[in-house]
Amino acid sequence: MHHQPSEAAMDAYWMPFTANRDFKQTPRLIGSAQGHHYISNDGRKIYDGFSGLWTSGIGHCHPKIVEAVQKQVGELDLCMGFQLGHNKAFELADKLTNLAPEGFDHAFFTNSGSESVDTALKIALGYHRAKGDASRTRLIGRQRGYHGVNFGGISVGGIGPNRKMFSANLINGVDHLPHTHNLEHAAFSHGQPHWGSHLVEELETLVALHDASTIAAVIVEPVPGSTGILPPPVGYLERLREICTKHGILLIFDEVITAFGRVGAPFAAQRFGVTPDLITTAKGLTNGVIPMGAVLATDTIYQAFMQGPEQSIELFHGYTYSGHPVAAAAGLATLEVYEQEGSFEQSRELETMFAQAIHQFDDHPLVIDVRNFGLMGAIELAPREGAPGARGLEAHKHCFWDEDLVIRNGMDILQFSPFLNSKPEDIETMFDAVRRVLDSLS
Ligand code: PXG
Ligand code: PLP
Repeated sequence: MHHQPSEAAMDAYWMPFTANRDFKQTPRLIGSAQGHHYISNDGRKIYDGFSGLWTSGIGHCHPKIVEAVQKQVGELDLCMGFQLGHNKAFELADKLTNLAPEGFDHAFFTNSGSESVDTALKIALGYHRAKGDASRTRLIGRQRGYHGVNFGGISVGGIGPNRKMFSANLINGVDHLPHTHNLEHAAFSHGQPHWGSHLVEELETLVALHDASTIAAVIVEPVPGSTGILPPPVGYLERLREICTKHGILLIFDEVITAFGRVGAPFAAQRFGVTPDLITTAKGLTNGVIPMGAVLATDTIYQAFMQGPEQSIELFHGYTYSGHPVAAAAGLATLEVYEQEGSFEQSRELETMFAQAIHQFDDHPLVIDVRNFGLMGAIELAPREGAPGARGLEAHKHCFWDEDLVIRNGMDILQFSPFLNSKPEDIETMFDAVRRVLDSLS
């Protein structure tokens, strides 16, 4: 049992993406975690239906990762990362690029998904410039896209509430493709919807409007996650690749959620058989144990920068903690466990069972859509008249207090991110709990 923080402490912490005042009245606090469970401060064992925050696919406090971190922190805590290096960052880059699709030979380390996104956007702009294509400066994102919270990321991102407070200061020259969510034509799709691939043609319209020679890159999540899991329509990503290639536009896959087994392969690019030019990652890179992200680049992109005098810095970009020794040790241990335990294969095997389990809600009276791909799933509730988001938050709270279960809600969309190594019976038990909660909601 852990005591509750003092009132002053409660007040001092400005919580991220949280309704601070509401939370602090009845705080939901976690004291420890092990495997598939959290232990709350009031001593309850709580099943984690969200794998951390899409982060911890092989469970909390995995002994091999814990051991690697403990060892590293006593051996080399930090090494200046600019003009100095340490082995593990190189080794991790090597392991990571071996896991990545063919042609991705280089990794740039960051500390989060948001930093990976802004790094990738800068690499895309720098690439064109290095090739003498300095007029390619426009960026294209997609409505409902989530690319983190830094200025580049919210500029290409397509989530209104994340943008409106900063609207006057977003970066210039950004357009958005339409999102592919459609309740009329594609509700209750199993996996990829068959409707919607035509929406990608909007990219041709933007090219006609601005001319390809002004466009640097398109960034999309292969399966948009934060916005409530929107699997790509059949054929959409293939066509997106085709249009980008035709016009010399770089394609960036933001795989902060979809990489490392979430969709039954190391990367969604491999699962869909569509190869972008840059890939952003974070979260599962260290199983969430230490903050770390990475941008993966093809050799073509990397080589474009490797010009000029050899003693000059090729990319004026980097974070104090890029390639941090403890994070790199966590990353190496994580990739090793993925391989030893066959985590990506485990995930692929679970997905049929998960799809069946989540689609039991298709005929629930409060439910207007159920979506799934890999081990990503969403149940969209009808918003309560005059109170959008209320039902979703109530469901989250009831799960936590009454069912000892953590799920995530984005407004009225309940989201599920089961562990890659879940036991099928735990997924069933989780959805039994969700059903009791939904049945109790008005
Ligand atoms: N890109 C994508 C596709 C993401 O999902 C980020 C970038 C930013 O990563 P960082 O590490 O800066 O948070 C993310 C993060 C949710 C949820 O409820 C998802 C994320 C973050 C917080 C909540 O689905 N994804
Ligand atoms: N602000 C100041 C004053 C700094 O000196 C630094 C880094 O040296 C930063 C911001 C950036 O911090 P980081 O490299 O951790 O992103």
